[in-house]
Amino acid sequence: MAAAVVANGASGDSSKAAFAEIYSRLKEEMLEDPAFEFTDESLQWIDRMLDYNVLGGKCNRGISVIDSFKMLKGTDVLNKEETFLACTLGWCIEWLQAYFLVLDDIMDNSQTRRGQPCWFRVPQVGLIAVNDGIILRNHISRILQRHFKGKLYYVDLIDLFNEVEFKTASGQLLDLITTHEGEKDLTKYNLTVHRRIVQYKTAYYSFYLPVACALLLSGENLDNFGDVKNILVEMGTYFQVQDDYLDCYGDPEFIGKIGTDIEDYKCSWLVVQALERADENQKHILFENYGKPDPECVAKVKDLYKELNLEAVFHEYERESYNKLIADIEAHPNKAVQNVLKSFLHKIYKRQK
Ligand code: GPP
Ligand code: MG
Ligand code: MG
Ligand code: MG
Repeated sequence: MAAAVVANGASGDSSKAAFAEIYSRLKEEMLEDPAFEFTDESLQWIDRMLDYNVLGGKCNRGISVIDSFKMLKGTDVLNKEETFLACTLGWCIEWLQAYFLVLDDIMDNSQTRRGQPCWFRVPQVGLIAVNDGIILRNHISRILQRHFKGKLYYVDLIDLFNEVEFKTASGQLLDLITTHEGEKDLTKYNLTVHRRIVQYKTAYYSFYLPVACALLLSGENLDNFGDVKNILVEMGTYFQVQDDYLDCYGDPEFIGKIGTDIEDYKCSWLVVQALERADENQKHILFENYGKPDPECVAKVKDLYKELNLEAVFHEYERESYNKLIADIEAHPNKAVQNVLKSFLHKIYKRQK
C-alpha cells in the first residue's frame, strides 16, 4: 500500500519515501490503542478502512508539510525527529481529507473515489461509513496527543485543526444548502456565492493547513502570517475551480471519480460562468436541465457548456490566476515563504487530476 503513496506523490523523492514509511507506524499505533478493546473483526475493519480511505490519493497536502518545513528551515535535510514530526502532521491532514471525503461522497451521492467505489458503496459498509468518518476524525486527535503533547505549540496545533475543520464543515453546509435555496433557482448562483463556498469548503484545509502546520513546527506564531494565509486561500479557490472544471471535463479513469455536480445542482464555477454568458434561450435550457439525474438532461447542459466555450474560459482563468498568484507571492518580503508558496502553486498549476 505504501508503494501507491510513493508512486502518486508529486514532490521530491526523499520527502515521498519518508512520508510513505510513517503511515504504517501511525496505523499500527491506532490499531494498538488500548482505549478500545478491539475484537479481531473490529481490528480488521479499522485496518481495511484506513488503507481504503487514507491511502490512494496524491498526498499533495501531506507532503507539502515536509517540503514547506524544509524550505522554512532553509535546508534539504531534516533529522530523524523533525522528519517524523513533519510526516506525522502530513498524515494527520491526509486523515482529515479521508474523513471529509468519506462523508462528502455520501452527501454528494457519488459513485467512485480514487479509482474505486466510494467507501459507503462497498458491500457491508453502507452508513457504517458515517461512523468511520467519526473514527477517522478521532484518530487525528489521538495522533496529535501521542506525538505532540508537551510541545510548546501543541495547543496551537489543536486550535488549528479545530478551526480548519469548522471552516470546512461550514463551507460544506453552504455548498449543500445553496442547492435548496429558492427551490432550484439558478438566478441565485453567482461568483460571490461560489467564492464563499469554495474558500470555506476547500481552501483552508487543503492549502492553509499544510503550511500552517509547517510554520508551527518551525516555532512561528501564526498571527504573524495573515498575508500568507490570504495567498493560500486564493490558491485554494483556484484549486477548487479546477476541481469544478475536472468534475465535467476530467477523464473519470484518470481523476478516479465520476462527476456529479450537474446532477447535484451544485453551485459549480462552470454553471456560474454559463449563467454569465448565456442568452435567454440558453438560460432556459439550463433552467430546464440543470440538477436532474437524467443523463439526457446532463448531456444538454454539457452541450451548452461547449457552445459557450467554457473550456477556453477556464484556461484563460487558469492563466490569469497563476499570474496574479505569482505577483502576490513575489511581493512577499520573506524569500523562504515565497519558495513555500511557489512550490505549492507549481504542484497544482494545470493539474489534470
Ligand atoms: C470538496 O467538494 C470539499 C470537500 C471534500 C469538503 C467536505 C467537507 C465535509 C465537512 C464533509 P467536492 O464535493 O467538490 O469534492 P469532490 O469533487 O472531490 O467530491
Ligand atoms: Mg461536495
Ligand atoms: Mg463531492
Ligand atoms: Mg468536486
